[in-house]
Amino acid sequence: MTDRSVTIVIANKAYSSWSMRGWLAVRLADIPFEEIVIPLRETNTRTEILKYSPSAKLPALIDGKVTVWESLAIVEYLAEKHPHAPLWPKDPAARAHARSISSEMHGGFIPMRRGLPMNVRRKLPQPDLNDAAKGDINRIQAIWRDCHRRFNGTMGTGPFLFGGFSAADAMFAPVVTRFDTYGVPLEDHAAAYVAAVLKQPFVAEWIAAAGREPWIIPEFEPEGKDAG
Ligand SMILES: N[C@@H](CCC(=O)N[C@@H](CS)C(=O)NCC(=O)O)C(=O)O
Repeated sequence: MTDRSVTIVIANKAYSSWSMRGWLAVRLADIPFEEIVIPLRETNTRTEILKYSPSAKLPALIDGKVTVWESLAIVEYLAEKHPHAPLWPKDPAARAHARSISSEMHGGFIPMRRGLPMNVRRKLPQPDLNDAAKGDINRIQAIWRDCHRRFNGTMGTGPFLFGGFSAADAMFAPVVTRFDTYGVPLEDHAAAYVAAVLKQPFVAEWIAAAGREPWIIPEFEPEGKDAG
């Protein structure tokens, strides 16, 4: 373990779900870190991101000569380097499950993601969703229900997927904020989980910082009345 700071390069906290996942992983690793925010949709955005991330996408983690991009790769890098950090469950079965649901999140739920764009600063009416997006919402609630039933307490006590807040919760945190933004009707267990994640201190810190950002990207600000 080194105490040299790593740098997490992220996009707007208001809009960038992948950045939120990577940033939460660094907070969970409990290491000194610096943060660089590159706002999306500006004339120099791509050039600025390419200074840090070869994919031209964020987040990227810079640790000395090592660059890691892709949110899930950042989680794995941090978990390897800081094995005592509460990123993955220690129990192999619970860890395999946590990785499976995190990969499912990383690679999927595109209809839900398209239908409910992330905007942690707003409360908005729920747009009409297609069947695929509704199916995603049902599948996500099934994942959460199954996890709470089978793995509750495998990472200590708490209301999160494995008890204590973990990388799996970080991967789903931007889904939680979307469900909150659009007031998506949820099963009781899922509504309780959403409330717990929104109160989690790292998540609350991210949302509060998003509120202080100066940038507004009209493309990510759906028309329609603010629901308050
Ligand atoms: N699969 C990537 C997705 C990264 C991604 O799509 N990031 C978006 C922001 S949320 C981005 O950097 N977009 C660049 C742009 O729009 O110019 C990950 O897991 O990190």
